[in-house]
Amino acid sequence: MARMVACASVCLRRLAGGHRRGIVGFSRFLANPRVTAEALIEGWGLDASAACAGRHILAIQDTSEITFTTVATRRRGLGEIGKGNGRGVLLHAMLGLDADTGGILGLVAGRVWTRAGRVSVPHAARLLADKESERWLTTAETAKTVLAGAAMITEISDRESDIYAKWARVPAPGFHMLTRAMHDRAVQGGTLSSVALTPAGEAAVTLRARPGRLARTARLTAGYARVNVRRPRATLEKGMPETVSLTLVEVREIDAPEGVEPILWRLLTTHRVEDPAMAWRIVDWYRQRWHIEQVFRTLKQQGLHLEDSQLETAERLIKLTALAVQAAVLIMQLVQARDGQSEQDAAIAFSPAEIETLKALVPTLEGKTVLQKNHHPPGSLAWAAWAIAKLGGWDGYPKSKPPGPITFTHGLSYFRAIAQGRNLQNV
Ligand SMILES: [Mn+2]
Repeated sequence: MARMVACASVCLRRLAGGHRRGIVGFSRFLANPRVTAEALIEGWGLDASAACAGRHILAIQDTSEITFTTVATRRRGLGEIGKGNGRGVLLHAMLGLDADTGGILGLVAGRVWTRAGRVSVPHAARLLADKESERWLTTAETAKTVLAGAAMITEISDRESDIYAKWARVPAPGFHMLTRAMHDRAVQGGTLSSVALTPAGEAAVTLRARPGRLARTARLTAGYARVNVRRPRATLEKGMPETVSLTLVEVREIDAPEGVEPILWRLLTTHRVEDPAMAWRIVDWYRQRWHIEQVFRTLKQQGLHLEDSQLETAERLIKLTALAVQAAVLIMQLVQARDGQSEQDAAIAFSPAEIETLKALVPTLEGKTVLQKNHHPPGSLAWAAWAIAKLGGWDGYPKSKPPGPITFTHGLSYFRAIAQGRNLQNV
């Protein structure tokens, strides 16, 4: 995993630096039946588990589809994804964030799988335990164990996880949920859209760019209310209460630019909202979901290029994915370390020889002025991140746009070449 970070790649040949022994070693590791995907995923939570003590943790979960190229004569054991127009694996991951600082603590839990075939029983005729949507509840339950040391946990997920059984079964003392409503749910006295809200005022919020949306500053207005959400009539699940009591925080965009769909979010949460400040805090926490999307982007086209992997079997691709997602999170921690907030050591991502290379490199990357020096403690992750960002093309001025994962990915592959060249010279 450390090699994946330092090489910014999942290609075994590149991880091994072109050495046959290394390639064989990595291949055998992934082929070893004792190296199971389950065990690799169990390891995901170790960092977050150790770092969560006494903190309020935002536990953000989401699913991503990883597409691998196949042809009719060679499916690599991969099942269908999406609407059946591709093949690959599904990755469900939960990321732990410090609610107060926004610092990434690491992955918490999740799963990686490929579909065995098409399910013929209609969705509505199956119990939750027989549906893939069960993953939202299971992952949240695992978080309770992994993050047992946390002062408080807020589980955050998008509208796909607005499942009544989840609201009924998962919340617990110190374990909260925050999810966007899937549709205009029935509540006592009407539906979500008809609820009378307590106004929480307006705010200007910067929306980040994402596929299909340019970055923009939006004027948002919010309101909140306590609601009793009704149990769906058609549910097959047994023993669920008739209603669950939640807080609704509704956010609307005013004066949206022409041709842009104005924002309308109906957020449901187990948190109590007693004043406008808390309503906006809920909105802010929900917006942190961006981090899990960023993990997926770092894993795919904009970073590690996982989808280009040439491994032949589904089983190995699943294990590779389980490792690569951890590497993607580490790259994001490196990006965050650039701000100097993290206290992590460079050794979590770089070998001793690479740290020596970094030591030799830093003076050559520093400018003449104080502003252009690396002020972080040598050997810290922040210190390494400064150098990697510079190699990736960041100009180093505090006022400039901070380097993102793409700059870091470029910097890492450039660094890898330098470190290898330096090694050769030492030989
Ligand atoms: Mn999603």
